[in-house]
Amino acid sequence: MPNGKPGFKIVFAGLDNAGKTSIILTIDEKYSKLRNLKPTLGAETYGFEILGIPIMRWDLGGQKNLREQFVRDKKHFENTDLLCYVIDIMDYKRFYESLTYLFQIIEIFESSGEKPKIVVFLHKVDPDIAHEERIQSKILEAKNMFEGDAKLKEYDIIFFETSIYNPWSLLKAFSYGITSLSTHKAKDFKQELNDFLKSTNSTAVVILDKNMISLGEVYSDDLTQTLIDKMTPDLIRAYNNLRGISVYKIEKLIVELSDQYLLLTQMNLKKGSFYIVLLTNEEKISELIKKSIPNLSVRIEKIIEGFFL
Ligand SMILES: Nc1nc2c(ncn2[C@@H]2O[C@H](COP(=O)(O)OP(=O)(O)O)[C@@H](O)[C@H]2O)c(=O)[nH]1
Ligand SMILES: [Mg+2]
Repeated sequence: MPNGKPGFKIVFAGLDNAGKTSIILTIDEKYSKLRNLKPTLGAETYGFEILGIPIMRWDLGGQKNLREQFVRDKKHFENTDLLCYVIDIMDYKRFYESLTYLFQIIEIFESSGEKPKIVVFLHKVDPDIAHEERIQSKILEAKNMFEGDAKLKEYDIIFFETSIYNPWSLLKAFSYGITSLSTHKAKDFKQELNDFLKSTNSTAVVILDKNMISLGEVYSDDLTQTLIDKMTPDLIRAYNNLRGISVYKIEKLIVELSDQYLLLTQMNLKKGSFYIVLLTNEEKISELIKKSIPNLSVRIEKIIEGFFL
């Protein structure tokens, strides 16, 4: 494990009502618990696991008095590997207050010589209103305010537009944060996947773990990325639904898209079972599955084994 630690610590912070607890529950598919959500009074912890490595998520209540307390005694922020900072895009009157809190947190990290990765969730960008001008302008306003700041520039913070009504948007942001904890192996992974695309006449590939956390992904361009983004969650849902009907013995799902194929299948590696989503021009898709995918499995086995080492 990194620095001999038993696992990773991920802190979810932001103002009260930003949506932190909802994000964690949605990632965990605990939808029924969303119904009677009350403000988090203090700090709650939620376990998670990735590639067999325990991850503790800290959900820090965002009320003013709690923020002041967390900033004062600092201990909740100690040994943070990843900060998921949540900003409610509808709460634009408090963007500045939110920025101030993020500063205070960063100051704590700096005072203890830590430099965790930071992912910002521009949250409540619900699918039905995401395209609206008023929402887009708020997103821009928040980004400008946070990106324009000299201190935050040092942290190459990445922004994701998220909503609990689009769980995939949360998984994308969370996956990005998780894989950023593995900079070295993540690069090897990209290289391996790029080689795979070239050798199989394909244009995009994504490897996801059982919780739909993306561990590696490469795209030939923005269009293939958009396509994969739009299709992957429904493809995985359909695949799992079909697998629930045992008589069918489904091992792969193939969607024909004019001159390309979108393929979903699973690879069984030592660390567990992984989804592979592939967009390919290769017509002999059965051959590709029989030959190239086992080959890929062998090659990424090592990368996955040492993903967080
Ligand atoms: N429209 C919308 N509301 C959300 C979203 N996420 C959370 N909420 C709502 O925001 C409120 C605060 O959520 P909560 O998770 O308790 O925020 P926290 O204080 O940051 O933990 C609740 O009423 C949620 O239903 C979202 O993506 N879209
Ligand atoms: Mg909460």
